[in-house]
Amino acid sequence: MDERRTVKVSKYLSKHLRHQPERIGLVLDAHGWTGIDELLAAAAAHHFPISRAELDHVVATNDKKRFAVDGDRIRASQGHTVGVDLDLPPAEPPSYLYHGTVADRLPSIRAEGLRPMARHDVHLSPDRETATRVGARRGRPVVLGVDAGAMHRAGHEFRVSANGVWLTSAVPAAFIRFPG
Ligand code: HQG
Repeated sequence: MDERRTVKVSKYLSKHLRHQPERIGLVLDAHGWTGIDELLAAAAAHHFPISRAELDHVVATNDKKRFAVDGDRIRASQGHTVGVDLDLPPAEPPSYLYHGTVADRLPSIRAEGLRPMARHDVHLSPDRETATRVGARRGRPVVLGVDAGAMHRAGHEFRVSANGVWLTSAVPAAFIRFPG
């Protein structure tokens, strides 16, 4: 499977497992799972046939392990905009986490902290390199530090997705360390 096809299938899966299942008539359960057979049938019926071997390849090699397979079911591990409850247990975060963004967001982030925007949660990375890549999707990256240990001690809940993204509902500005 060539890299372009892999990326195309990964984007198609993200779109329908995170954002617009109804576009291809797919139904996700309360925790975001759907049957692999249903997914492949829905994709084929909407002019984007994917073979089971291709799906398995994308799940196994995806750069961010975006998809989780459990028996005959699949779901996106995080990043949803549709209403699903990932049912992840609260977890104790490392003392420090990182968030990648861009400079034009900073005035608003200084004023109101980090908010989930269209997603369910604020996404935080365990290392600076990952946060830099996340920020670079939008322009020249700016990496913010988040004092996750102090937030946790103050009662904020954290969860960690199957692919190592730390999730929390909001980060008040007091816990953010801005560069410079
Ligand atoms: C910003 C990708 C103004 C925030 C990535 C970000 C990640 C604010 C944008 C995952 C704000 C939201 C998530 C505030 C936050 N005022 N701007 N108060 N609070 N923002 O895409 O973290 O490829 O929803 O800084 O790699 O960028 O999809 O979140 O710029 O892991 O698997 O609002 O998505 O992964 O953008 O990215 P997003 P994100 P996938």
